[in-house]
Amino acid sequence: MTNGDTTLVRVDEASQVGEARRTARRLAGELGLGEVVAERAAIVASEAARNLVAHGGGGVVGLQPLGHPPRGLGIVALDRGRGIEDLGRAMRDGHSTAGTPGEGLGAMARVGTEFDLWSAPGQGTVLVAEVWSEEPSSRKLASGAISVAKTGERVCGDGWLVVEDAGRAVLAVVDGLGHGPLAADAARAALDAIRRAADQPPREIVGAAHAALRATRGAALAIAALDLESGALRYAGLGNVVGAILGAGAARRLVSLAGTAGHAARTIQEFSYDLPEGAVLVMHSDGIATHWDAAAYPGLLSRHPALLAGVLFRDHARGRDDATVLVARRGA
Ligand SMILES: [Mn+2]
Repeated sequence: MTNGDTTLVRVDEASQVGEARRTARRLAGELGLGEVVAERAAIVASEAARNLVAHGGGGVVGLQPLGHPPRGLGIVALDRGRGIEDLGRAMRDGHSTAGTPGEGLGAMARVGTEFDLWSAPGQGTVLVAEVWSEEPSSRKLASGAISVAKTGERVCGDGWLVVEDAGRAVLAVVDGLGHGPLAADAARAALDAIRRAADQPPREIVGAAHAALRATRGAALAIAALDLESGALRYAGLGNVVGAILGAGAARRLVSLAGTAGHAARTIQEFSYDLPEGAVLVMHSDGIATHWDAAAYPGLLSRHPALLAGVLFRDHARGRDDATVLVARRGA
């Protein structure tokens, strides 16, 4: 784990449930989240995994460090099963573990600090739970991300961050050139530089990252700075990180200029947008294909942002590169 990487555990049969549980426990330990969080994360991960086997036709559990330094673990489960038809009943009855009353989805909701789920007939199910050792003090921004290394790589060459301070949020997605350890080094250098310059306008932040990346392979990156009261959004990008605003009657792609931070930045320019109440900001690396359409997922834009991030990864990851999606919305 370097740049907020998501660890994926494939779960297609009951014998793999334990792997999801052990991985959640191990990551919580490595992140220093404490025994209580580790135990709760293990419960959530194994219930999510059990649900994949029982009702999803198999799928993946994703484990995502939250906060910087990490203070929580996000758990997503993604499947392409037939979907849960009666969510209310599923929550009450412990749908995911038939015959084990009180367990299943209801248990996940009780143990997770945050819990949400989206499902549609024929479109599978995606659920998210967050387990925090210390909840974020501010809830003026809701966000969720998934950041997965190319298959076969141990580290992800993409990275992302969310910094919230004094009514302003800075969001970034970075994509180190290529993949593997050298791409991860570039992504880490970019995130460090972005964090140090996070109180600056996006144009300055991109400039700082460009300067900091000279000794690296370079990276594509995009920075959004959002006024959490007004929704005013300033955006600057270099290279092919995609940015979009969706929902609440707003739908537009955000402008990034050609270039590679660290190597080629002829023009660094900042653009102004508006993120209305209820709209979502989506940013993703080029490991996600660009032809997705949020309208294919009715109701998803108003749910926990990690659900849209997870579904875009599930349905549109190209599979030949690291893939990162960051989704955010004003208000908790
Ligand atoms: Mn890439």
